[in-house]
Amino acid sequence: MAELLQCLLNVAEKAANVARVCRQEAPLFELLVQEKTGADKNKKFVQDFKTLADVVIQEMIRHDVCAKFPEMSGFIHGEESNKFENGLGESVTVSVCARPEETTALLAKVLDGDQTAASLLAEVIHQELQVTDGLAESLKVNIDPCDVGIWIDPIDGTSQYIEGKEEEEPDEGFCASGLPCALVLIGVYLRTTGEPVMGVINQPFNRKESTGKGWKGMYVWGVSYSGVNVCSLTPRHSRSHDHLSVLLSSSERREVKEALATAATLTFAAGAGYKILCVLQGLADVYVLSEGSTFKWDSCAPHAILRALGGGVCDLKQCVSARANGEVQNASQITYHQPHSGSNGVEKWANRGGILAYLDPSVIQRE
Ligand code: 2IP
Ligand code: CA
Ligand code: CA
Repeated sequence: MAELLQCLLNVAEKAANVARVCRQEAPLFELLVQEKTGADKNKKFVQDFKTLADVVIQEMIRHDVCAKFPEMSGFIHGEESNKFENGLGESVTVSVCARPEETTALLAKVLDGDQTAASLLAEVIHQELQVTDGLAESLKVNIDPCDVGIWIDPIDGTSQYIEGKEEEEPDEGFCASGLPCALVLIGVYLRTTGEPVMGVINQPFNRKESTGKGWKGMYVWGVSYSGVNVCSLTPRHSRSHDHLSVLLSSSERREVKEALATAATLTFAAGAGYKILCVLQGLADVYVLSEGSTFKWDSCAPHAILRALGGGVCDLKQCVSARANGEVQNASQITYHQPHSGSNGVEKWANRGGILAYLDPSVIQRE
């Protein structure tokens, strides 16, 4: 199974390269930032381009994983659809072709004939890349690829990515908004039980290069399967203060903010994945979300990593009712294999009862 992890680390790094290249290469960057000017067709085109970064990343991940693990084909899901309509109203299905020139030609169709932008993207998509990670290489777990599925969020925190505020993370803290909140999320779950068993988070914009021009990224991975719990991060449990620190979305409901403020210190950050990343780094005790506004692809990867460190991600509603009934609160872990019946479209995969993400289980018993 170290091979699947290695494959995900490699493709997540390529995904981060796609995300960075779109901001660093002038012909792509211009497409990303030109907005609200020009004709309607142009606006639509620019909109297309933004979605294209996500679609391209998702299809590249699907392509690379299926090439190594054909058994997983049909079980790699993501936020985006690969059907695309360009500014001319033509429908194009985005996929990664056998050769870079073919991928360039296909992308150029979506990009209204912009060959330069298309070939810059194709170059990154087809790059051979190997992440060197000693701990991942030494990992010994045997998961059959036939037993698992994958959830991809190609870019979580898209609005932060597009806006592109060049915030840097403080040494012992996190950003409320800005490029560091944009993450690539790849989570692996068991097809039978829906448990998240492996997760990779790549943060393409972790810190500025010393030259001040580009960005360097970082990644975190975790595996929690059959008694094996390994994570690339060293756990930083036991925050010594009595006061609970709760991370929230700035758009969280007022009633929830007010209720929590009586017992906890509230902090805010953008990005569902980023908030869970902060929890797993020990930068906040819990992430609470009272609404069903996140989806399986937002939580699968960080949930697997939290599990590897002894934490979890619960359905908030179920957790609250378990508490009211005096039952174990962390029993209601979110699962990833079954759609909600009676819902349509993406809602089938919503984390409907909200989210409670924690690193230290005793913290939620106390809450
Ligand atoms: C979004 C993104 C948002 C988040 C929302 C996610 O995913 O992470 O930032 O809202 O829940 O679905 P908030 O930042 O308020 O927590 P995407 O960027 O992939 O649409
Ligand atoms: Ca998302
Ligand atoms: Ca996304």
